[in-house]
Amino acid sequence: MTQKVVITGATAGIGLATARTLHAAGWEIIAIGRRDDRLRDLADEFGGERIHTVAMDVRDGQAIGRLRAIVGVPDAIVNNAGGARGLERADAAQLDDWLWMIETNVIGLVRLTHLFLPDMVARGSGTIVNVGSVAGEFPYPGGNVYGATKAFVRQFTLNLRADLAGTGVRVTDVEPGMVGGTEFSLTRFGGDESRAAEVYEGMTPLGPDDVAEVIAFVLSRPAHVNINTVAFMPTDQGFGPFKVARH
Ligand code: 8X3
Repeated sequence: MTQKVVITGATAGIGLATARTLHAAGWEIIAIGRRDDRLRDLADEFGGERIHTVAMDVRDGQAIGRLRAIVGVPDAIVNNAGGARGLERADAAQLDDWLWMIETNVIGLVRLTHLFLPDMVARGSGTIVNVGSVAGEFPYPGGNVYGATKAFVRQFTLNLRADLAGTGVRVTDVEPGMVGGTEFSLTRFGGDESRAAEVYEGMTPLGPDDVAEVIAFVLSRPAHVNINTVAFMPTDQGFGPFKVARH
């Protein structure tokens, strides 16, 4: 039987690449995104086959609540919608940016998971893939609330594992480093294209397909295998030294 996957943030970047990869692997895609025109493009691209689109923002709790009636019980969820806003030092950051990241990266993901989890457990199968980040494990200047939301995603994933062991429901935190070819840096810098481009200058970032392939790998493991976390980075990315304030 065709397996059904809900993908949030499916209109661009990692979400879009994941929709394409999983569709090619035979999955039915429930694509969720804010931009209806892009969702329609995606449905056209798939010839209307094994695709259902829902235009909504994951920050909209009521819209999320309606998904259960639309989707039924999915075989997998890819909680991908999210992003970073701002790279300022904490004392210069915009509160609205912080709240947007918490509402999207944390609350949206929690709501969607909470919505489908009881039915998945009752059925005794299902896989939840959360898109975290290496920023959830390693701090960096300006990462403040963004990194904290991804730390939440990691620990929430692991705590779900603790609760769900034995239910047949699997949970994974996929944690990429720098991913180019997405709107991540554009969003972080409020649409400033040149600043966004500078982030990947002179290095080779991961691409959305690199992440989509990892997600597809996680989902294609046999039912008795749960991959807990997958952290990966571009070969050109590494770890910085500790910051020392000298006076
Ligand atoms: C983003 C990863 O390394 O650009 O989630 O902060 S990094």
